[in-house]
Amino acid sequence: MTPIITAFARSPDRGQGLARDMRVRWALEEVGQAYDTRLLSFDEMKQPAHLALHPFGQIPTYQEGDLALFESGAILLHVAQRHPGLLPEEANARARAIMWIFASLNTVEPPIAEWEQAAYLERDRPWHQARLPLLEKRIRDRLEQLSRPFGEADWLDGTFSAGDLLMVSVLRRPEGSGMLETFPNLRAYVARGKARPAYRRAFEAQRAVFTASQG
Ligand code: GTB
Repeated sequence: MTPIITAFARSPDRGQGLARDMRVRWALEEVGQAYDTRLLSFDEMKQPAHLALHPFGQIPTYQEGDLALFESGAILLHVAQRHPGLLPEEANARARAIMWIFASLNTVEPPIAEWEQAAYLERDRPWHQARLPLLEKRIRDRLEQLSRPFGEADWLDGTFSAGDLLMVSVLRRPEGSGMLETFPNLRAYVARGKARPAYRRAFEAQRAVFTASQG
């Protein structure tokens, strides 16, 4: 059964692959699972048909037969558990890879998402400029904490796993802001993730959606 995922019909990032369908596409490409995509407008995401799949009216969702999932982390974990290639076989290594999935989503992504939302939603507030250094410091602190033990490793825990897929997806978001660039080892880590053929295929697939929406 070919899974169906949802994505923005017109991503606000204009095809940069920053929306969270990108990580699901990447995971499916890594394990060699074909998928279909259902594109949604912002309006459609808030309609009952989509709310029945995703109570928060967001993308991505994942449908496979009678299984329907939302939350990119849960979708990734499902894909990684169902197919070989994204989680190690050895029990302790597998537990650590899952730990890195949670660390990416629960510890590293929140300050980055907060900073992004401030840029979208709070730019015209009188306190926006005063708040920015605080938001950026939270991100820099996390990057510093990640960078130090990471050292010159290729991946978080030996071989590439779903934990790396999520961490690279999260670290891509402040690319170009100067924050990631302060940590050459993390910048190289992100570049390593982006060089993977599965990443490239996923990136081109979501970019094609943006290109078609312009046409
Ligand atoms: N915790 C959920 C998950 O991991 O799946 C979060 C899902 C989520 O935030 N989805 C966003 C969404 O549907 C798209 S990815 N937003 C619409 C809404 O809430 O109404 C977040 C996102 C959006 C846009 C950019 N961008 O343009 O750069 C980057 C990231």
